[in-house]
Amino acid sequence: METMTSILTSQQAMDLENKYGAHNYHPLPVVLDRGEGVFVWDLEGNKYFDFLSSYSAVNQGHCHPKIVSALTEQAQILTLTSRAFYNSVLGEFEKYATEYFGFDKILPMNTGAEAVETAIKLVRKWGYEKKGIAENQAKIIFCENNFHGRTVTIVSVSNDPDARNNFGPFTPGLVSIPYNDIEALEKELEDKNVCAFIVEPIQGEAGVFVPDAGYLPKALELCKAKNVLFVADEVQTGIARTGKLLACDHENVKPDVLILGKAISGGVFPVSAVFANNEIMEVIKPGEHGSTFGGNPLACKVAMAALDVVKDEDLANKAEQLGAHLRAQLEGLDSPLIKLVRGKGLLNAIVIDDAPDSKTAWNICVRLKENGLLAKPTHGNIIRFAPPLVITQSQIDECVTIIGNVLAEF
Ligand code: IF1
Repeated sequence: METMTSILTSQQAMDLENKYGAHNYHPLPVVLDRGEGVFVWDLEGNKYFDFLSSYSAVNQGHCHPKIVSALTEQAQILTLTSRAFYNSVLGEFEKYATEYFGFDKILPMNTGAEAVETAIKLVRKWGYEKKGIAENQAKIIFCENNFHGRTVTIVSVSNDPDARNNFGPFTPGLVSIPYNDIEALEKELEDKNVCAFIVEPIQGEAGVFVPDAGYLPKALELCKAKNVLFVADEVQTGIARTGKLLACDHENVKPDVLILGKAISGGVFPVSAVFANNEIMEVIKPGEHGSTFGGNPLACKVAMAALDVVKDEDLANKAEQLGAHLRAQLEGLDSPLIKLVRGKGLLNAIVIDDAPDSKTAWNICVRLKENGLLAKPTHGNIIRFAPPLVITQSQIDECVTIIGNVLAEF
């Protein structure tokens, strides 16, 4: 596939972003111009393994032909109608997706944060109209070190100063408890005004924290006993990333409300969704929630193709097997710099043995880039390794060699 003759050098591209774009990111100094499968290329034609997968949005690999052709085909037929009218694709997608994930209903949105906001509105309304919580008294429990998006409401319950500073005043009725702490949840659930517990089955941004076995099933049990909705935010852990279709599947936890985004579209188009059964979803009435692009025909076609690929290419089992291999290989490096290797499926991270505020992780990622592998530190000294699920075992071995060589330099 020939790329356009580029009129830009990487430096020119970075200068343009710096001059004309808001500085709401601090990217690694690399300018990506093309992607295919597990690889991306920069403007100078340098090739990289993508070990971030756009934060688990391109689980199916960059520019998967089946997903791209679903996009290009529908784009020439009908892209957007708004929900003022029905369209010929949405109902088909709603049937396909609800059967695929095992729920009665889906509420389609666009970004993960919008889906989380949708879930917050849904569980609050359910709390008032089904659980009988007094008006404006509904409370939702979250976990410390969470990441659910960047809206004012969602950051109201973040404990990351960068996410919160000077964005107040904050949304009330949201509390957080320590992650992976059943006693803390049990205590908070004593409050009759709690309508829901919203949790990431694995905390991605916090540094790929996998909770103890039994935590999620116990949390679900405690919520059920207190008539509190258990909401799984699988925007990052869903769509086969952790070795099962959903991270909740590892322990057969069936959430009352499921939040998906990112790889539900294979990173080809913004698609997110909230799933729930009828007795919950029915509290939302016409005109009470929505969005211009939510459920548009283009998004629906792309999402169905992206979900087909997950099944056709058995990506969950691949992630399970290759993730175990990757962790074993990383541990096998015996690098004094690697304090810990952790993860599930192909959502993994290494903890660098250095102070959390050290630049070591960043410097390692810069050297990885110079050696053909793209990864980015998450908080402090943790480096996330999350390649597209279409990677092969020999490619993983090649990447571990790159990682080992770079770590040996530090
Ligand atoms: C960025 C982090 C990951 C998410 C979970 C909801 C959302 C996300 C569990 C919101 C989004 C993205 C946001 C993206 C980087 C990435 C991220 F580093 F920000 F925290 F993955 F860990 N729930 N995560 O992980 O979905 O609105 O972004 O579609 O902000 O740069 P979104």
